Amino acid sequence: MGLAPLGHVLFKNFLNFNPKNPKWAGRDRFVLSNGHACVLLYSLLHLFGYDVTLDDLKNFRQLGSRTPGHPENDLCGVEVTTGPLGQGIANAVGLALAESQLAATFNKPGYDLIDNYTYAIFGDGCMQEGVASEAMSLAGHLKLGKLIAFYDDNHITIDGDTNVSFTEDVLKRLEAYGWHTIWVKDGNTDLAGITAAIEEAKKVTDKPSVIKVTTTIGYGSKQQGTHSVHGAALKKDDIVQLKEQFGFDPEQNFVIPKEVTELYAQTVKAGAEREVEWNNLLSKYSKEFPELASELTRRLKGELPAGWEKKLPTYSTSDPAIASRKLSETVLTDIFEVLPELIGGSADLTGSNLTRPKDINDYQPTQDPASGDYTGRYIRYGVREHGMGAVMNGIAAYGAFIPYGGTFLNFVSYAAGAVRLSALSHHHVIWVATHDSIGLGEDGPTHQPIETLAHFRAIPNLQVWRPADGNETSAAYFKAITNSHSPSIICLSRQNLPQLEGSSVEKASKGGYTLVEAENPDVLIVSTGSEVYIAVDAVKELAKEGIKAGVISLPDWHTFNQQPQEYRLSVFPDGVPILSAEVMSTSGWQAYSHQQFGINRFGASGPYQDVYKYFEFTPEGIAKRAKATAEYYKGQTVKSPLHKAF
Ligand SMILES: Cc1ncc(C[n+]2csc(CCOP(=O)(O)OP(=O)(O)O)c2C)c(N)n1
Ligand SMILES: *[C@@H]1O[C@H](CO)[C@@H](O)[C@H](O)[C@H]1NC(C)=O
Ligand SMILES: *[C@@H]1O[C@H](CO)[C@@H](O)[C@H](O)[C@H]1NC(C)=O
Ligand SMILES: *[C@@H]1O[C@H](CO)[C@@H](O)[C@H](O)[C@H]1NC(C)=O
Ligand SMILES: CC(=O)N[C@H]1CO[C@H](CO)[C@@H](O)[C@@H]1O
Ligand SMILES: [Mg+2]
Repeated sequence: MGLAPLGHVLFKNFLNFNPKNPKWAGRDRFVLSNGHACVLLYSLLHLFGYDVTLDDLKNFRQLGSRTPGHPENDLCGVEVTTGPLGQGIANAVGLALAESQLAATFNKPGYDLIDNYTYAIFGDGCMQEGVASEAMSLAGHLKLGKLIAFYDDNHITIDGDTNVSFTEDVLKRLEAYGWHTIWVKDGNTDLAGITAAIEEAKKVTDKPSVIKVTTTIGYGSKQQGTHSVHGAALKKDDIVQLKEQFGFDPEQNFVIPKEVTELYAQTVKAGAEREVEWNNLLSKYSKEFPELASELTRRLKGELPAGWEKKLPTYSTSDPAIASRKLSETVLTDIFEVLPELIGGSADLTGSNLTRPKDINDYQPTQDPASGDYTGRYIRYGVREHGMGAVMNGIAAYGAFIPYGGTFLNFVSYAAGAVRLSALSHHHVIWVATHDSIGLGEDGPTHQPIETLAHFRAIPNLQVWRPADGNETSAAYFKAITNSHSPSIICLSRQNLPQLEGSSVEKASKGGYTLVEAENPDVLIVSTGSEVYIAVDAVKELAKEGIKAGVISLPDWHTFNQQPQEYRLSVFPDGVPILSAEVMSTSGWQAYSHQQFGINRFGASGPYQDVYKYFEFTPEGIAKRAKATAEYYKGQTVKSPLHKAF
């Protein structure tokens, strides 16, 4: 209720949109970062003619409704899923970044095709979250002038007055980040002040703008200005006096006066007209710049260019052993030119992560060719993993881009809040996660992932690839790029890995396959990434003792789980005990194996060969455990771990 005046002014007078075509590329973007206030958003969408009905509003937060407790991006008019505080405003930075890059790439004199604003509302909670600071600091550096954010300054969070924990001067902080700041002191009634502030913000083109709007939470309620109105429903008598105060009939519910419908219909009509104008501009542009236009159209539709995958490198066994982070760099360099929608970046680990293809420009605000400009396709995110994740979500949500970002696998955990939302919102985002295990060596336990994969593999709709060689690395990228509804984390080694006989892009693209076949095996070893070649060597050790063993490579559980059960059972057959071998927590491996070999403690600092030896991840160490597994199950009826009652 405190934000209703702002919502009214913004939607009625400023936001460019066509509710009949919510995905129109020329629209302004709007993000409600304080997603708990989604009643406001749902109501605005309804009032402004989106496909959100009165019944949808009546069913707010009910099971199966289209209006869940926090806005999700599968509802028309909701650009990004918000609720976890701080994420939305960081997404807005990504939306504005994407807009500026696409504009710099495609606009021509007289053709400001891509030229729109990103508006966001955030509250005290968002401003307290670190992820918002990371992204807003970056936005200031990048001078994202078409980003206009509103700070709902109501002095209240759930615990009560903000004075218990939050006494900083928010505008001074954002000013220090490089933002243009404005303050509307009476956000409850000063509609003209809000209008003037937005007009002023639009005039400042070289800085993002923040408009602090001082409001009263629950404005008009008997409980206004207190945390009691943050979440709880209003009492009956309060609703009656509230409706009377604002000139409504207290006996009636869910009634929209004709004047309101008529007033907002003007905005809706104007929006539809603007889309027609925009489409005309696009068709004129298509005549003058046919190639650019078809490229833009292709990208906006999210279609990949035909045959791009032919650029994916393949390897033969005679190729040298190469670190998969290096293999990843080769893939990116090979596909970067044919996939202009790829927009890369790293959280200050470019050199280690090898995420920057050769001959590519930085995305930077300056027009200095040495440091890059807005047409650049490589983003220096700084040491801001969580911000990078949330900004990538925003870039993906904008459309026309596939963002990827590099950091050490262990620090993807810093960004878990954003990764989770990627998966929930189906954002097409790729994490290039190098230094993926104890194999990073000397940096030690603080940098060595242990529980990381168990956590990320447990997130629904997330691809977690751990390729074992060059062919598998290409497969990981193939699936990460073609599966546009599931984000991915590609886990890559620092140490060199040999090219494995029998690996292929096609087989690895199934998520798992039989790498080393064995006739009537005594035991199978299932493994991933840098341990697969050690498992292959373990098979040779076992052969010396007359034990027949095979190897399954399982680079991505998520993709494998989507294969038909018949195929999966052919990889994990009945009758053979299976040992898993991976230098991580064994948690989760019970689903694919009878016995697990892993590391259920923190790692160790030292040269990586020594560390592997210490944890017995050697051909002998794996062979010893495979032998024990074979012996333990000898004479027993062994069923595939994939069989389940339901
Ligand atoms: C990351 C995260 N932590 C905690 C919450 C739970 N939560 C929802 S709203 C809220 C208070 C937010 O205060 P503010 O942004 O000022 O919103 P207001 O009460 O003013 O509407 C909290 C802690 C959340 N949604 N996300
Ligand atoms: C945004 O889109 C609308 C509709 O195409 C257009 O009128 C407007 O000029 C665009 N740009 C800006 C900066 O508002
Ligand atoms: C904090 O705000 C509350 C409620 O407005 C007020 O009663 C209290 O005095 C304030 N405390 C401080 C330390 O300012
Ligand atoms: C990699 O894949 C290619 C193409 O499928 C295949 O020809 C090659 O043998 C594979 N390399 C290895 C090392 O198995
Ligand atoms: C840990 C690691 O691989 N560090 C590398 C990071 O990148 C720099 C610059 O390319 C290299 O010198 C480091 O060895
Ligand atoms: Mg608040």
